[in-house]
Order: sequence, then C-alpha cells, then structure tokens
Amino acid sequence: MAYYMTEATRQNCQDECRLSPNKEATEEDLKRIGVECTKVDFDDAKVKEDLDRLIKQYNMNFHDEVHISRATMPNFDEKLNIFFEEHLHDDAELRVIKHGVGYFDVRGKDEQWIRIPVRRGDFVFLPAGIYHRFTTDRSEDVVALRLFRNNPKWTAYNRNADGDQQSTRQEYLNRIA
Ligand code: KMT
Ligand code: NI
Repeated sequence: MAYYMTEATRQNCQDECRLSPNKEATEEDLKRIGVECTKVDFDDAKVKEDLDRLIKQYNMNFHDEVHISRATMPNFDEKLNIFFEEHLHDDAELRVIKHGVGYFDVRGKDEQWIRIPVRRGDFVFLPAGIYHRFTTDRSEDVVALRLFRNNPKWTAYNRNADGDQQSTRQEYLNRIA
C-alpha cells in the first residue's frame, strides 16, 4: 500500500521513510497522477499468460530482466544514485518485481512524494512525463522485468537539469490537470 513519505536522502532512502502517523496514499491519489499498480502471481502456472496479457493491455511487445544488486551490477552505488535522482522519461516506465523489495517514489498531485513499496509480483505503471525515482531496500537485491516497445525512450531527464523543459512534461501536466 502506497503512502506519503518523509523527506528522504540517498543516505536513508532505503528505509521505509514513513510519516508518523502513517499517511496512506489511496488508489485515487495514484490514479489522479496516472499511476497504475496491479499484481502478477509468479507462483501460478499461468504466470506466462498473465504477463502476456499485461504486455498486450499496455500495448507493449517486449520485456527484459534487470538484476539490481552489488554482485550483478557494476558501479552499483553510482547506478542507485542515478535511479534515486528525481527524473522523467519520454516513455512510460512499466516494471514487474520478481524478487526483492524496492520503492518507487512518485510526485503526487500537490508535489508531495508518494512512496510505492514493491515486492515479488507487484506491477507498476508510471506514465511518461511523471517525476519519479527508485531505490532498493537495504537488502539491495531486486530482480525486475521491464516491459517496453521497440526502441524505448528511457533517457532520464533530471528535474534539477532539463526535466521541466521536455515537451513530455507539459503533455503529462496537461493530461492530469
Ligand atoms: C529506472 O528507470 O529508474 C529503473 O529502471 C529503476 C529500476 S527498475 C526496478
Ligand atoms: Ni525512471
């Protein structure tokens, strides 16, 4: 279940960063900013069909797998710095978590960060142009499927650089207005 989070830094971002008292983000809060979450049951024999259905539903045609861990990712700390820097893309970001625990943070309607905890079976759709960031939890071991179309536009435009200048950003803001 998603929740509004505390100010997080690269130092404490792998903790839950919950407000106290906890402030839940509702499905409506997420829908308002174009974020969709659902589940895939990897332990069901039909998982392949489930994934194919999701891929079709979102008009994607490929998926690959990334393993985010110190053992498998060269320059792990540098990669996490990049993942956790607030950014947007020209294409949507679709991920299914296959192993481990991580956090997708997305900017809510009033700019507050909403934290979406993800674990095995969680599917997340982040629309093009939304500001977001990602981190693993302290276990630093996440396997994720990335759904995409041919030639995905995954260049990250950072908010503190040229993110606001991208037409994708304006289009996104118009869509959610
Ligand atoms: C991204 O674009 O920030 C990512 O792919 C994050 C890792 S996927 C769990
Ligand atoms: Ni991203």
